[in-house]
Amino acid sequence: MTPPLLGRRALLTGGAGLLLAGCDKVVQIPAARRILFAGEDINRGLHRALADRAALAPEFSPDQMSPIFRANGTRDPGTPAYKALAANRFADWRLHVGGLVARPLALGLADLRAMPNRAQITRHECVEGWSAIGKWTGPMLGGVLKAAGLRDAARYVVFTCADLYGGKPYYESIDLLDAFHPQTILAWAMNDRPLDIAHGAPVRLRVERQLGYKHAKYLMRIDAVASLAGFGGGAGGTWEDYGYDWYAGI
Ligand SMILES: Nc1nc2c(c(=O)[nH]1)N[C@H]1C(S)=C(S)[C@@H](COP(=O)(O)O)O[C@H]1N2
Ligand SMILES: [Mo]
Repeated sequence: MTPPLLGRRALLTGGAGLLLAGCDKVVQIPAARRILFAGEDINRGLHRALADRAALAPEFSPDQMSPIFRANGTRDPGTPAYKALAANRFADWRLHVGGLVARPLALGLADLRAMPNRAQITRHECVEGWSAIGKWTGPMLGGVLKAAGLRDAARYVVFTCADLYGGKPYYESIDLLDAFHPQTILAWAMNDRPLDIAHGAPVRLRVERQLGYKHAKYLMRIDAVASLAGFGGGAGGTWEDYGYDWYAGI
């Protein structure tokens, strides 16, 4: 005689089996499969991608800061225009914010300091195989862009620098997800001191989820754009034009 419990389980299994068999038939039809699962996959994939892009880079404590933070790439733009700005301790420097914005801005150091600022101790990672932990202070790029009022067509933010590579300014670009990331700041201080020339005075970008070459030093202009086609070689940055990845996530 079959014990009652086993009987019930057999019944349940049989029922589930029937349900699955019915479902399997639908799943075997490619078009139905697409309709049943496509939306779910897209939402899950997109959600995962967006959550990943929004995640914060690790932050460190003051005792973890590197005793030496090397300077890389340009250590002094050295142009007559930059020398003149440096000689006056950047009092005449203005960061021009333009392109697809409602209100173009020309911000001095005092303007940037007067905005809500953020300080963060992060690890800088260069593709050339070194890293260093330093402290950076400055207003969030998102706040600056909000002040300028991004137009709907804006998709990217392009940074133009004071130093020249092959006669053209070093440039970089990021998308709006990174532009409005809370750790993306316009740093005017490094390790609690005004940014020095070697590290990008008077202001450099910190975009903490990406590799070192994205962190444009010696900022002169920020432009909101719909496409990267009109800048430099069109790949979105000085190193990208030589073949480096445009999205250099870490
Ligand atoms: N304007 C400008 N920004 C730049 C560079 C440069 O040569 N010019 N070099 C990049 C690279 S490859 C790195 S690793 C970092 C180095 O920043 P650091 O000099 O503060 O170490 O700046 C990045 N930003
Ligand atoms: Mo780098």
